[in-house]
Amino acid sequence: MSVLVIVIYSDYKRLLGKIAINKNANCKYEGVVKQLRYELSLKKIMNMPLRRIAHLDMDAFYASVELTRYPELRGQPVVIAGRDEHKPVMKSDGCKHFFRLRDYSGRGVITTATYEARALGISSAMSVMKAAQLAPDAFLLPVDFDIYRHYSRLFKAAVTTIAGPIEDSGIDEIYLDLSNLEEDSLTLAHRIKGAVKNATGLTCSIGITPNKLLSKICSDLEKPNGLTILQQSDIPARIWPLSVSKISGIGPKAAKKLAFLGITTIAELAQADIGLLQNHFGRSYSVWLHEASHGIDRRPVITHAEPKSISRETTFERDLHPRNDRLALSKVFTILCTQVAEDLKHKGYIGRTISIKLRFEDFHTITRDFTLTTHTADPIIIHRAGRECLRRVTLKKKLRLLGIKASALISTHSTNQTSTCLQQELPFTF
Ligand code: TTP
Ligand code: MG
Ligand code: MG
Repeated sequence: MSVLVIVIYSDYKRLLGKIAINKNANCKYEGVVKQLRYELSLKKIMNMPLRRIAHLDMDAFYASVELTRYPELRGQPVVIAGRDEHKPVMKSDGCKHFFRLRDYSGRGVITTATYEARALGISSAMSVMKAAQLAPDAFLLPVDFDIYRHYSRLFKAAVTTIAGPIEDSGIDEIYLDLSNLEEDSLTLAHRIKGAVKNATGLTCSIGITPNKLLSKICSDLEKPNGLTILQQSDIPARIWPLSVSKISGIGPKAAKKLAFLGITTIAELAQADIGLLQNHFGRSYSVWLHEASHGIDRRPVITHAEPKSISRETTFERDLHPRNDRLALSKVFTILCTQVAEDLKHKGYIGRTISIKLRFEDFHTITRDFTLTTHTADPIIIHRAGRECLRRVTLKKKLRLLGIKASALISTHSTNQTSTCLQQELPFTF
């Protein structure tokens, strides 16, 4: 076998063709063929023009924005969670009274925290009550999405003036394709950081590498105010020692499954047998895992992304019983449908698939979809489709969260369907 492999490597394209022609007769070479196809795709990537992609992510974004209006809290552990009741109060002596974590009772979760609070063990998505046990004296500020959206627009506009069109990948992060810019990466990164600081007063972290996957990993490596520039050849030294969970696309479930196979670092994933991965993850995800671990990612930077879905959801202050709290639930359901319809109209989209999301008191979460015959932004039709979804759920346990989503979107700018679909009476498919 080893001789065969050496021969094939010397002229693999020709031999691949031969093996493909004699496919049935050459089943025993199937593994070699797979390996060669992979090598060919690698070669294609090697031959692709080298790109220079940046990922920029703001540091402790919501918390940093809050500190611009409460500079007296700089250097303190500050946590962003909850609603208006914990807004700072102006005292008669002109000083502000800030709430502390120990003042909080409820079941909210932390959106983010300053790096000083993180040093005390606090992290995003942690329950506020748990954080209060860790750091009762940490300051608590409520979430104010309007101001975060404002700062988001500011930093994105500032980057555009230097690097051109951006791919908007979240409220505090963007991708940039710097391939056609002349300046070296270090100079560009410093200019971008300077522009962001000028426009917002905030710091960000940047990763610059040949693709989006690596840049996303790298923007996180030296936070806060970080800058990591990496070439493909740096992967074994810089990327392979990291945990597989650093790869965006390997969630907690996949990481757990990989750990079960003895794979915890990206290096171990890179060395794993694709056959073994395929036995546990299916073909396409295994190929993706393998390529990701070798730092391969062909995705382009998309500067005019269309949204895939528009959704609204709410977590109740207390769990609601499907029968006893029916009135309250149906009120929330109607509000969510109306909000989704308004969001669709506001953003200029109509959707064809309506989904509901239910999270029960035990955190078990389910979704149900309903596809209409035409696209819509009509709250009544969205409501009816949502009810169709609800009918397919056995409602016994109390509910913690309810959500509505419209997907399979098309832009109303590219269609004249809006007016017709608003007049549709019963556009359901059965
Ligand atoms: P992130 O960029 O993940 O976090 P961050 O900017 O707060 O901190 P870092 O320096 O590590 O980048 O998220 C951006 C914002 O999104 C964050 O400020 C608050 C919000 N967010 C949530 O609401 N819930 C979450 O679980 C996370 C992770 C973020
Ligand atoms: Mg961030
Ligand atoms: Mg982010």
